[in-house]
Amino acid sequence: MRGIIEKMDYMVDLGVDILWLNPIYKSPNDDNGYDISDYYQIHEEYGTLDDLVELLDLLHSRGMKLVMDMVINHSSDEHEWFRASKQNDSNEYADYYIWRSGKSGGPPNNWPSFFGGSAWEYVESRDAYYLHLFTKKQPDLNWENPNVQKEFDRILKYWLDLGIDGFRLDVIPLLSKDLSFVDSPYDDFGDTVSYIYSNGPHIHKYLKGINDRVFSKYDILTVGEGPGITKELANLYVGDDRNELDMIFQLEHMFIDHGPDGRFDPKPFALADLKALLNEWDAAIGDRGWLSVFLDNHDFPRMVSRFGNDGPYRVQSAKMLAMMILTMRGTPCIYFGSEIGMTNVSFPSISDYRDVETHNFYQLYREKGLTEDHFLELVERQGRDNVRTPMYWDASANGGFTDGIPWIKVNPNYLQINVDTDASSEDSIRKFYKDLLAWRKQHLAVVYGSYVPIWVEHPSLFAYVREGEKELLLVVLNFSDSPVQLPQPSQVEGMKMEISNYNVEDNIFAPWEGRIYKKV
Ligand code: ISL
Repeated sequence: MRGIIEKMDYMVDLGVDILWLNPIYKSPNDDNGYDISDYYQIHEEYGTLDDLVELLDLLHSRGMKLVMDMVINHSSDEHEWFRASKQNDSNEYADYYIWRSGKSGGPPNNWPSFFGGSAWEYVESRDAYYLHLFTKKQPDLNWENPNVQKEFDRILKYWLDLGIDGFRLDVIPLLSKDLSFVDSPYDDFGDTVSYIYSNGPHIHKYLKGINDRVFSKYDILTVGEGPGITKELANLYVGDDRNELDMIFQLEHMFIDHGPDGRFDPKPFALADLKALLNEWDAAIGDRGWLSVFLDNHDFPRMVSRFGNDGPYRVQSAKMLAMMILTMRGTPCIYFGSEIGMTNVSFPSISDYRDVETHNFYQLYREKGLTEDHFLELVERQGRDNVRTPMYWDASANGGFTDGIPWIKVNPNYLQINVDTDASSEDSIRKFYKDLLAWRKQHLAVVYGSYVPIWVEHPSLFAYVREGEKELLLVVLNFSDSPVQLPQPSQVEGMKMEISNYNVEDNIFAPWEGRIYKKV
C-alpha cells in the first residue's frame, strides 16, 4: 500500500477512476490471498490498516474510489471458524462449512476441484469430508447457515463503514450449490464444472438478502465475478429491477481457448468466435443490466500475448486492444501493466512458478506422463503467473518495484518493457491509454450509447457502432498480422477519424490497426 500511495500521481495522470485491489486481508497465501484467515485484518505484507485509511483518503482527495476484493464463498482452513468446525460436529462452528459422510470408502461424490483433485477432503476428527471447490486450504462456507450470513453482514459493513466504495465479490454464483451432490456427468477438470457448481437454488435469495441488509444502505459499486453465469442467467444477477449486484465480470471469453480439461488443455479459437460470444453477451444484457469489459486480469494471460501479437506488433496490438476495452459497452477494467503492454512470461523451471493452480496441475500432468518441458509450454500460454510478476517502472533491478526480493522473478523483458522506456518512446502505449481515457470521458455515446455490431462474418475485423443521443461512433479493429481492406468504404463516408493507433486514413487497415470514427 505504501507503493500504491507513492504512485498515486501515476494513476491520476493515466485517468484511473476506481482502484480495485485483489485481497489484502490476513491469509496464509495458499492462493494469493483468496484464502482469508481473518476478514478484519490487513495482511502485514501489504501494510497496516493505517496505510489503507491513508490510501483511501488520498484516493478520495484525488477524485478516485476504492473497490476491495471480498471472498465470501470460502475462507482459509486457518480461519478460526474452520479450526473449530473440524474439531467435532457439535460446536458453534460445526455447520459453518459443508460436511458430508463419504460413500463406499470414498468422497461423497465425484466433483473435481477447480485446482485439481477431488473437491472433498477427509477429516478424521469428524469422520467426514468437507467441500472445497478450490484448494483444500479453501473450505467452502455453508451459506445455508444464517450465522454465516450474519458474519458476512458484519464483515461487509465493517469495511464499508471505513469508507471504501465497493466490493469485487469473488466467485459469487458459487455461493449457492445444489447440495444434493449428484455426480457430475463429466470426468474432466475443465471450466464446464463452473456451470455445474454455480447458480444454485438459493443464490438470488442470498444476494437479495445481502443487498437488502447491507449494500442498499451505502452508495457503492458491487461487481460479482461470474464463473458459470451464462448470458441467459446474467440479468437475474444484474437486471435493474433485481436489487442484487451492479455488474458482473462474465468469464466466457476467458475460457474461449480452453479445451475440455480447462486452461492447460489449449484449443485454438477464431476471431469470429470471440466476436459472436461478446456480441451475444451484449445483446443478452441489453439495456437492463451491466457488464465489465476486460481482456485480462490476475487469473488469465496478458491480453497482448493472448489476443494481440506480443512480438513485432506488440505496441500496435496493445493499443488496439485498449481501443476495444475502452469502447465496448460496459465498464472497462484495466489490469496493471497492460497500459505499457506487459507480456506473458516464460520461466525455465516449474520451481520458478508460485501459483498453486500451476503446481497442482503439474503434479497431475506428471502422473499422466507429461514432461516438465511440455507442461512449461502450457503454463507459458495459460498459467496465472503470467500476469502476477511485479510492475516494471524502470530498467533497474526488479524493474524498480522493490529493493527486496519479490515474491516471483521478474520477466527478463522488463529491461525493454517498463514505464520509463515507454514514456520516452514516441509510440508510448501509456500515452495512448491516457489520451483514449480522456477522450472517452468526453464522448458519452461510449458509455450510454447503443452497441450494434457490423461485419459480423468478417474473419479479421471486429467492428461496431456506438450511438448515443448526440453522436454516432464507429469502431473498426483489425485483429490480424495482415493488412485488411475496409469492407464498405461507404460506411465511413461523412465520418471523421477521431482516434487511431497508426494515424493514416485510407481504406487499408494495417496489421492490428484500430480506428474510431465519428459522424460529423
Ligand atoms: O481460472 C479459472 C479456472 O482455471 C476460473 O474458473 C477461476 O477459478 C475463477 O475465475 C475463480 O477465480 C477467483 O476465485 C479463485 C481465485 O483463485 C482467483 O484468483 C479468483 O479470481 C478462488 O478464490
